[in-house]
Amino acid sequence: MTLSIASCTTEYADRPLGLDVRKPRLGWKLVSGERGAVQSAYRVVVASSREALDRDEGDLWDSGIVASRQSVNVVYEGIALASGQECHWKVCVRDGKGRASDWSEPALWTMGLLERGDWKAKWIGRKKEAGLEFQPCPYVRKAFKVRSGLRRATAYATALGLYDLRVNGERVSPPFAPGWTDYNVRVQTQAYDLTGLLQEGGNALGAVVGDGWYAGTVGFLGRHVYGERPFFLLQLHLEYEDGSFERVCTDESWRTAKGPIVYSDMIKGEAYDARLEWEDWALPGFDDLAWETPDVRPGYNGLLTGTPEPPIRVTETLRPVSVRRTDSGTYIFDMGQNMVGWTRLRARGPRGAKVTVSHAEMLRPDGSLYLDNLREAVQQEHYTLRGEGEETYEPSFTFHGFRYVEVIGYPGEPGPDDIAGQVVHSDMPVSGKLETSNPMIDKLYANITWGQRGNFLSVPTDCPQRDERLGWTGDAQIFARTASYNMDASRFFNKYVIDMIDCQQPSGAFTDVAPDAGWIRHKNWNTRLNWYAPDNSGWGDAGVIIPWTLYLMYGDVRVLESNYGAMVRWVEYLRSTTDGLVRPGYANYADWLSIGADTPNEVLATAYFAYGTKLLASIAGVLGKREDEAVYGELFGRIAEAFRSAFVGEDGRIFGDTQTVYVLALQFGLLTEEQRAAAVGRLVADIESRGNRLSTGFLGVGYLLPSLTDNGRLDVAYRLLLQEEFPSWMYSIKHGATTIWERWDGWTENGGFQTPSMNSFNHYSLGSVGEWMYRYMAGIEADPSAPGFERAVIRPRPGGDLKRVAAEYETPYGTVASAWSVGADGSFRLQVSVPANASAVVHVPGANPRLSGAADGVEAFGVEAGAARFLIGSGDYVFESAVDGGDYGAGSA
Ligand code: RAM
Repeated sequence: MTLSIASCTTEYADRPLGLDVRKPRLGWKLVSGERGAVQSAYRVVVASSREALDRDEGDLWDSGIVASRQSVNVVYEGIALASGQECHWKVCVRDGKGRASDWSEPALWTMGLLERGDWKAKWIGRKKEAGLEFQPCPYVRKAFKVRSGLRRATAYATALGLYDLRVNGERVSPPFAPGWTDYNVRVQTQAYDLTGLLQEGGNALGAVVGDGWYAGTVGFLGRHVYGERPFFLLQLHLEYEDGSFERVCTDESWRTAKGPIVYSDMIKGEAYDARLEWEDWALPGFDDLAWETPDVRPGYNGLLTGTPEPPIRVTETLRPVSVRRTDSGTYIFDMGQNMVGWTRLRARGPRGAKVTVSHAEMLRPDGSLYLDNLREAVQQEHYTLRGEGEETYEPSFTFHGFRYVEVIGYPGEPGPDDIAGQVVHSDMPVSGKLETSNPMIDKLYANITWGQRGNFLSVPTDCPQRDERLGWTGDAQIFARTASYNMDASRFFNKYVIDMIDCQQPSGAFTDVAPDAGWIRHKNWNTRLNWYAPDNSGWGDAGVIIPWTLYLMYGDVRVLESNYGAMVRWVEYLRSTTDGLVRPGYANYADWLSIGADTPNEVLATAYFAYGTKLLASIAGVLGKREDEAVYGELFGRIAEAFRSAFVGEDGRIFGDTQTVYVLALQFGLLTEEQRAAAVGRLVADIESRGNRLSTGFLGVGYLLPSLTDNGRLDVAYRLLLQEEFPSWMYSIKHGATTIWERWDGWTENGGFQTPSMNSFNHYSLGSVGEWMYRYMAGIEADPSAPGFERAVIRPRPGGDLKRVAAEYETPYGTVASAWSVGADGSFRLQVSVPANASAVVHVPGANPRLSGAADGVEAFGVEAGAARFLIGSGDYVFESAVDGGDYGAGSA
């Protein structure tokens, strides 16, 4: 036996509950002690019970022995699955020599409620209290009995709003469930296995319900965007050993009351009066006689779906690094990191004492909190003490972006243990690791990942602090690849693509933000600025670019299939609004927040039109739609031609003459060979004329270093990366940044803070350089013809002042690693690891490239474009060469 099975996933998740995907995709990771290990066959068994599975009885599906190398995205082909179905599964495989592995550990998924008619529960809420601007959060509860012989208990829950579900007092739901979707179209439902939490006899279910995105403030779009007040829906299924079945459903028999949460709003913070707490309200013995009958909502027209996205969780708790008492007697804590989430407060004091916790990302020169960039957001909690000894408090339905916490009105003197920063985001497993010999680069990488942690909260948002926090599509597309290297974003982006489709316009236009929150119709935005929001170049294109990224990184063909029609509509929309294939404008944000360079809208719009069309042709190819592939391939050719005749001069200058026009034309393949050379020359000349500095905004920045590297100017790419003068990535780091800023000039020595009306210090877009670090610097690249890293490309680009780079990436097959170092004598050493059932093409730079040690696992060796190329199977390898002369990076295209 050479292969063993390390882990199993269903729809990219470990033991997901409540799926509504009728044919889920299964995957497993293999490990082997031998090089070149492959799977030659698999057998999957899916059973309706654990007992059947243990007997190898696939009553739902037994694939039989399938001769196949496929171990990722294997589609379930068993009998049709019913609502609530338990699916226990396992897999065993054979290696290349036919030797069988052991069975995997048992894995599991369950189905959610698949039909509308399965939902018997009613939406419950609490009537509005007159005269209050913000409503207190409703508490709802229900006591019920469980008979003996309970076999399985599953709760299905959701809210138009947010909910915090308790079972016999214990919290079971993650923060901010059910997540943000366009509630006019759909709401996600969650499933919980409560079997172990219920007891024979009396039990209780309880929930606190929050306004959330549904009824609370959404960005600067105001309150009540989807509805006026929140409602909760729950259905508990009790299955007994004797085959009997009972349901507990939200309805008029539940009880409701207001409690200690005086208000809680995503953007406006929370007030909590601990004197109003109901003790043991979520336990069975609680007397709820004084509580009210809930208000029942007539129904909901949207879809009730499963939850493709990963849960939001507290993933880390930070302790303050310092505290300072201010002249006014308040305390300002420094968490040492610009983070997103909330503060956990501990206090002891008299009943009725009020403590306010206020949050900010930066300090003013006088040391006070810099609140100006919050716009209408209020990043504050007001806590009123119960006065019965030590109390701890965390808010329920709000979050903030902050590094500094000011504690006002604290009884006594707060110590470092009285404040904790709860880091909250969509909990995507960390998949990337990157370390170099340069601490500044390591810091940049850390800041990029903090930017992702700070802004991936159900939706990829643009900022966590001010009154915005919207799912900007342009930001998401430029960062999608970086995000997927850092963390397993498969589920997160699969869900976001649904958000984009939900607000695709009848015309085919994809919008600037998703989910839609009335954005397109928002008067302050569109009337005032006279911008009609859909279809901005580089924004709407996310509808094609993100599915393509999911295909590259995870081998996800299904997302291409299910979004194909929408992508065609987008490209056809672009075509129909285009004059002779040159797009006249449609790029209102231009190269957003570029610095000292204005890229003309029509150049951007035409370049992105070409790129989207080119990707669509590739996608059609993947899906075997040969005719479309030819049609869109040909259309791409014509757009590129139109681009050249409209914008490229005889001397090779591109209209606008900014770094971004050259970068996009090069990366999107819009130029002739001759023009390419001229474009690289102009690009480098512009960078050099600025003292080796960049001028790119959101759209140009992601492709800047890749285009230089692909065109033989790795040296310039490293110069830009390592530049410390303004504007540059390192400039912010030199000045203490712990996250990526929205603007290159968010703060400068000469100008201080940029305009407070738009100045986020936690914004991932300019961090899209993370993609270059993985793909080029460390050289871990995906191959579109063997996506999901079935066959990786390892092509490191040593350069700059770097002596060492070590990166790992957790692919669907397992860990791919690339670590290189350069010795003082110019010797180059590259260590590569490839997971079982995958392979890699390794490009070794430098002179005299060779494999160190035994050659087993090496399937082929060749020389291509001057670089040595090894095709290797799984395992660990070391390659060596000599890179003296310092030109090892040049000509690496
Ligand atoms: C601001 C933010 C956001 C960007 C839009 C165009 O609201 O910077 O990230 O996408 O502008």
